[in-house]
Amino acid sequence: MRSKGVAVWLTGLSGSGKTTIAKKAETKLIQRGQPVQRLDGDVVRARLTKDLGFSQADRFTQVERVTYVAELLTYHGIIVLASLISPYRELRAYARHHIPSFVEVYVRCPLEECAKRDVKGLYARAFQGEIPHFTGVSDPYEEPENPELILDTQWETVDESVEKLLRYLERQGYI
Ligand code: GGZ
Repeated sequence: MRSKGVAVWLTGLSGSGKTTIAKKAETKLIQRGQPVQRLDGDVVRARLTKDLGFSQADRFTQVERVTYVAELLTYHGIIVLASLISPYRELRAYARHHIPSFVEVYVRCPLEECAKRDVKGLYARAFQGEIPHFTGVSDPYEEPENPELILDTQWETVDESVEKLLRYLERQGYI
């Protein structure tokens, strides 16, 4: 059965695994014939929201714009995998309010572990004070209080996290 459209909103620290999980979930959903579109914070910033930085106001604008795109796509029956840090509860509440089918997924990983992974070397620079407003280091990350799903990437493999996500979407009748 074709999806009726849903936004899967992956929130979590930089390096927590949001993009990796979204990419793998995308592959699996495509294999199952589902229409899917990823909206990755980093990519959106490179293409659609070049004008934005990381102040609270800019992060809000980032989420506002991605919410709008996700709203349009889900309306047309597409499964949106939005991977954005979206560090404030208010931001996620905004997205939830505007997108009729919304699933908040907390990609949970302790800061120490994300900093250890430091795939892009950003944490090292942030701890040196070279990146202002860096989430978890010099800027807040407000943990979700009631996410639909938590993926503990410190302990789960990518495959396990993706399976959990797909099973959730199945159970809820989204796929
Ligand atoms: C957080 C930053 C920052 C600062 C650059 N704070 O892990 P990444 O590298 O590849 O993805 C992160 C991305 C964050 O963009 P989002 O659009 O997801 O953020 S938000 O939802 O808060 O608007 C990170 C990189 O940009 N990056 N500077 N100061 N992440």
